[in-house]
Amino acid sequence: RQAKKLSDYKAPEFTITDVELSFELSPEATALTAVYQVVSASGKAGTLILDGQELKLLSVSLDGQLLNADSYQVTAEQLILPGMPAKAQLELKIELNPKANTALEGLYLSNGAYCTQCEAEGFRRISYYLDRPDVLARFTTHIIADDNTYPALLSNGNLVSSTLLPDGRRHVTWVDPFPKPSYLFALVAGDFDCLKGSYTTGSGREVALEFYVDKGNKQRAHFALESLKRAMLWDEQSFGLEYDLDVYMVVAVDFFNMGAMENKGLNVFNSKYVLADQSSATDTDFFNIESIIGHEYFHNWTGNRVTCRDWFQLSLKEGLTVFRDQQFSADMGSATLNRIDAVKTIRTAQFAEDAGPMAHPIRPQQVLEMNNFYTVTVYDKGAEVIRMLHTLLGQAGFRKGMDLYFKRHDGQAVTCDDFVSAMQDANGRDLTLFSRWYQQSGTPQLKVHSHYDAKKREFKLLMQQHTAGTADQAEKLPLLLPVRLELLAEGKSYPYLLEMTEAEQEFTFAVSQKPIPVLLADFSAPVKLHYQYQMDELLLIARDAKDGVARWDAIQQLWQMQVIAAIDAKNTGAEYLLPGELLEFYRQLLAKPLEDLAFTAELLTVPGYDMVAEQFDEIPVQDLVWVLQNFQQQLATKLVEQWRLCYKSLHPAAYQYQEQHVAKRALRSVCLQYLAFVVGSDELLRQQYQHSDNMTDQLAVLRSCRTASHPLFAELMADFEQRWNNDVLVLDKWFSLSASYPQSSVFDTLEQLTAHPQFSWQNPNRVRAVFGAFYQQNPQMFHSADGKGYQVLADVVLKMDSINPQVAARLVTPLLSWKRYQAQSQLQLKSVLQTMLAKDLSDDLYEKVSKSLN
Ligand code: HT7
Ligand code: ZN
Repeated sequence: RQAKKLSDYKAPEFTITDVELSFELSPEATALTAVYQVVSASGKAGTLILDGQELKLLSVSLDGQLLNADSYQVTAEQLILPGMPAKAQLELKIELNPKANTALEGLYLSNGAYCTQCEAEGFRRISYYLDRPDVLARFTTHIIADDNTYPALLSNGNLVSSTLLPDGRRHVTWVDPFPKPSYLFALVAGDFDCLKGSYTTGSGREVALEFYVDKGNKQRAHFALESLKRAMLWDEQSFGLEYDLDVYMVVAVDFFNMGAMENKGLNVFNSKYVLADQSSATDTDFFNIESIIGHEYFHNWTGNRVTCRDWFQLSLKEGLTVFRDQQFSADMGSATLNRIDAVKTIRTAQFAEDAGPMAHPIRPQQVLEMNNFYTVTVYDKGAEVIRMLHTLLGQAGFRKGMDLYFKRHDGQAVTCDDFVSAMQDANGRDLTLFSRWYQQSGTPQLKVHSHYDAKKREFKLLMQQHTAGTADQAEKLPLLLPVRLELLAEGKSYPYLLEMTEAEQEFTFAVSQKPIPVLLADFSAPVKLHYQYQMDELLLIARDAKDGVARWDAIQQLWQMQVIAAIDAKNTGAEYLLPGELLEFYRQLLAKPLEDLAFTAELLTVPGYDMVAEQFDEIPVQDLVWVLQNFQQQLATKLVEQWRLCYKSLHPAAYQYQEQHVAKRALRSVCLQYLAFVVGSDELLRQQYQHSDNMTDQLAVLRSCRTASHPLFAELMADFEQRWNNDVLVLDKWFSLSASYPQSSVFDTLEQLTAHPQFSWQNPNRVRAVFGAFYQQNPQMFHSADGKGYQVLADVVLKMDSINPQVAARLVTPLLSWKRYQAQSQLQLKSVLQTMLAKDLSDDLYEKVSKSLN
């Protein structure tokens, strides 16, 4: 199998300027006629090689002449046309079978509706094409389908005609005036409910907004529609960017490989990121909807108007668009809490990716299957890299860079270097060293030592950065690290922004007394910080630092220290009691919560398994699970009255998705979680489950019962299943809760879940709800000593590989990092991976499994 390399990039020899597609839809035999205007870049005739996969090619015509089958060649992945003139019209006739398409790439059916997914290389499953992002063409799309069964016939751009044919079919034509790569093509046909709205842009253009959802779900689309309006306004106000077509459509489908897709003018969304109301969706669901609606909308400029030259540049659009959606969410709610969430993602999933066999820079250098590189590194570390530019250049400098980027590159397919150059040129600043972030994988370790010279009244920080070799890259160089710092002294906070450019650097500060350094405030660079804090210093930072992220981080570090101490005690058979200072901090916080209740809730939460696991090279899974459970138990019993009082003080109001309400529910849920660990809380749990008017509070009860293995769990879960049996989106929550129950009975449960009438192996949402939750939220059983958890997941991965390789390759991730676990787990995991590798795997799965065994 041949991986592609960034260094092999060559501009295309031919391009396609105009595309006309005509689809006559039929579930098992859709007829497609594709007409391309093909132009050679050099002005010379040559061989045209088009990409194609699993296509039934019926005919090929060149400038109106039908070609003989011996004048072209068809291979498993290409259509090769020798002697292609410098300028010609190529016509292909193709037959497609959407019903048989379970990979959900190309043209497929979702609950009877036609739907497409073309990013990254899915268009080649619709037609032979130059399926690469640097070929930009104007698309015209004709769709012909039965008018009764498929009243909505949608594609990119503007609708220019709609005609009812004598045979009862309708013929519609869409024209997209913006040249685009094939990955942004979309077609949808179905019978939906449509929620309509409109938006007037800053320059006064009227845009129709249309949300297409499954019948009966229109009421659940209002929040997404309002989110879209907020995103449109935000992009105008923050970046001066307006929408450019007459209509913006969003279609919600249940069968979908990822979250959503930014096809030009016609976004396709996983229904779980569109549909929400208070009784079926949680506060987190509402939050995600707003953020993903924003993300896809922001792609219209960062991705669509300016796109990627090749797929190695994916972070050009994804890192930047995640950064933009994070800024949007921060402006819509709490900047601190949003930042904390982003930091958690980096510290858990991204650092783990760096430490595993799939480590890669935000601009990968080598790829076998592109779908494997839609990663937390490309997306979230990519966003951190953009954020560092924002930090270094400041808000105004960053905006200048963005303006220049659009001025230079609107309508083009460009590289990450082009983006950095725009930032550099707009600000007159050399960013050569900064560019290393695009080339280098791995997590930099930042070691800091301090010294205070009382005589000279000088405080010195000695900083050392080092990045260890990763699976993909042995040698590393120093990076440009923006290090935000606060010095806490004399009851004040003095802010600094340091720029570290060398492997080792010393910084000196004039201060009249020994300060406490708050290092890496706002998590100003995606690194692991090592500094010997004392417990009292961390508690002081948690109380006095200006930066909320640093305050939260101080508590995280305190917990990390407790984890190490408790595991040491456990290994010597001693009992470990949480220190009085920490309990006192919690007692005071509970007695007098901060004004920001959501932030208070974050501070009161013991870090999750993933967070604490990251500090170990070899993760002691069962010890960690035990210790974290023990900490919650200790906090619950020692502060039981405080949890009760705090819980009672937070009277529930009628549900609103509004910042203060969300915060109050978050704090209430934290109290409830602890209370579930103590006897005598049944009534309170039952009460909240039965009388709350919203899904957030109901789910909080179920989660609390699950985490504390509370006897009420089974009874309430049975009720929940019965209540929501006909609503698959809500039932997914039940699937996940069932699969994350931390007892050995879960293995029987998993079997029962896959036999559930609402479960389907063809639907990624169901599969992820069960098995994603199993490995992400049930470390105790996933890593059970007999290796059963690994075997279960491996079987599922293999089964899925023949149905949907993209989903299979995502599910395999937790099996790959076998080197991070203890000896017995290593053996079990390795054997499971070796067995897998001996099978006939998709490229998606092969790339990951083979790398893990290297
Ligand atoms: N740009 C999209 C990435 C994507 C995708 C989406 C849905 C299904 C399959 C997909 N492959 C790649 C989503 C985004 O980042 O906005
Ligand atoms: Zn994106």
